[in-house]
Amino acid sequence: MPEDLPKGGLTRRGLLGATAGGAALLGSMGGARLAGLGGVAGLAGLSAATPAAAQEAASGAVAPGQLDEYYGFWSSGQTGEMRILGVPSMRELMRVPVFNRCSATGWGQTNESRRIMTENMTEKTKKQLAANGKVVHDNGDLHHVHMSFTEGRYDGRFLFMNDKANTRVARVRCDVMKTDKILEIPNAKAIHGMRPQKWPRTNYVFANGEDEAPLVNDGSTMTDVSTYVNVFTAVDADEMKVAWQVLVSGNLDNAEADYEGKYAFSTSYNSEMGTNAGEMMESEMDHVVVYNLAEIEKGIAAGDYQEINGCKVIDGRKGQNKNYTRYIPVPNNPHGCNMAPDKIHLCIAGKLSPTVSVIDVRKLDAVFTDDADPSSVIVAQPELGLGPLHTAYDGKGNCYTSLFLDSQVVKWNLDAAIRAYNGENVDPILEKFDVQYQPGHLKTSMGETLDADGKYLAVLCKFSKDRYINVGPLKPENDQLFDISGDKAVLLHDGPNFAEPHDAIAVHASIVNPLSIWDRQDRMWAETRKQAEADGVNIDEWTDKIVRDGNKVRVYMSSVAPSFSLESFTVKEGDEVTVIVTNLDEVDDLTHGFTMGNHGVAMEIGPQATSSVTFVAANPGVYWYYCQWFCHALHMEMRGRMFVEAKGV
Ligand code: CUK
Ligand code: CUA
Ligand code: CA
Repeated sequence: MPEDLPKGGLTRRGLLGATAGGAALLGSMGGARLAGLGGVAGLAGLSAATPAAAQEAASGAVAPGQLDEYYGFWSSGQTGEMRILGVPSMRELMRVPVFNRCSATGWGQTNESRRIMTENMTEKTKKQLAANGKVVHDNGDLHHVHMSFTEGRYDGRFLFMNDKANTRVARVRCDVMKTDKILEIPNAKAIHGMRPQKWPRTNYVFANGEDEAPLVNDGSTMTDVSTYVNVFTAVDADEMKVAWQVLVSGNLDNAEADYEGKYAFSTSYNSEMGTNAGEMMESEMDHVVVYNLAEIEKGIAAGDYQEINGCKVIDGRKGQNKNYTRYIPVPNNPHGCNMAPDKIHLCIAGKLSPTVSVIDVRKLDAVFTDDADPSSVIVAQPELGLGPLHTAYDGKGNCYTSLFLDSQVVKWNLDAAIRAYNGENVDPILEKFDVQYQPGHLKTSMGETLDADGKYLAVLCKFSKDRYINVGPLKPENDQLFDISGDKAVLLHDGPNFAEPHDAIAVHASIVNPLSIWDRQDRMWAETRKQAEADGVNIDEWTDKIVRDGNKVRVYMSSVAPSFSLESFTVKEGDEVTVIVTNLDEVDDLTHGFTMGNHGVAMEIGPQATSSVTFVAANPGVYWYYCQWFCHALHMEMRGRMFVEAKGV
């Protein structure tokens, strides 16, 4: 065993690349019983040396083995997970289960993940789930992924995301890329637009409730739409609890935060409070809601709120004559809401209007304090094309707006648009280019931060139609990547994506520094550790123990490639069995798994991680468990037996 090996510093590549040395090394890893297996040498060919040469940005080509310049964090819509892509290669690197179940990792099945999924659930939801014989929801609709900020810049701590389907906000830890909090938001319905506060740091995550419903939704009033409200929520981003809520007029679609920590914003396409599409399009104008954070905090401190379902709810509806909110009229059914990195301009995409309305946020103070006309904050309204949905920025004064109906992206100059609005004869449109097809969100590298660098533009298209060989009636979406560093956008990549990423961010790789090996003391399994201590088990050592507690049986075991510490264990028919596995391997990329055959039980156990899963052993007999993550030349042999004794034996 080389003495100079740093703790946790051994790479899988190094291990697999070693031959005789690798075998010797294995023997010393955590006391593996099956040490020194020659099989390692057989895998040596997999480890071609790979230089991590810096990639020529403009080419967009990232050669095999070379690393991307940006992490792309992609939403997945109704799949309910978050995805990590490399940009500019657009290679899909990882899927992080959030609101969904995951067969590979056991997310939604392990005790650790179920604790996270259920700990901040409302009583109503618990009742709903119980009525359906479930503990957690099976689905999510994850539209928006955003990173935490410090002073207007990504800080690499957390990613936040919404679930429109079940009214939730989740947080993913960037150190391990696992979900660590899921909060169901009471009172609101269908969390859609969601943004972290940018300045001074992400103290809040702002979350829009899209659907209208009675505030006390207990069936006492249902068809009387005058009782319907919409709720805006500020989530305490550190605690992942509701900080406060605001009742608003009209519904809420997309959200944004400013660069001064003064205001948050929501677009509303249903100021009409209609209940069908026709009614929702009736008015010429809808609005943007502006939230005055300091005034709301003051109102909460002064007790000007009602407490509903444990949340402090302030009334920010029109006609309250309070300084909590203002309503800026914009043309009908606006959608995207994007703050420019100049810290000044907020672009509201028109959707049904071919325009983008540009708000100068410096003018908002006067609207709150001097009752200035809310419309006075609009400083440009360029006509750009049909179906504008979202706007992205290059950090050089230019904007890219997706045109859903035109299947195009329009590049336009912000300053020129303002001058045109003031009567100058200047065309703000610089370029229009086709995308395939029907773009929704589009994102520039670092474009939602003060570090907007104008290098890449990802366009998330809702349809792929004829772009790929036919895979049946359900087609993939189509993501396209453009190099926007020059005068004209250059298409670098066109690739399918499964249902249905709405949004993405591209974060420079230098900001994100995940671990390769878990910290044994990680909070993910703190509860499991407590139970182990109570059971007299040290889960940090190569150990196994079976603890019976009535008809509950806890089976502790460790794994070191290629074996589990327990070759077999015995339980009784009808026992509730919890298997707790600790992976003692300290080698990066050496993930083990635990699958119990014919029991619907499988989980991932990363290097130095502990994970547990509970099931009922309903049928007597012999059942093999095995490691389902390829870990070693003798991975197939990494298995053992569960004996389930018939009742009364
Ligand atoms: S929304 Cu999907 S294209 Cu949910 Cu951000 Cu605009
Ligand atoms: Cu352990 Cu495969
Ligand atoms: Ca409308």
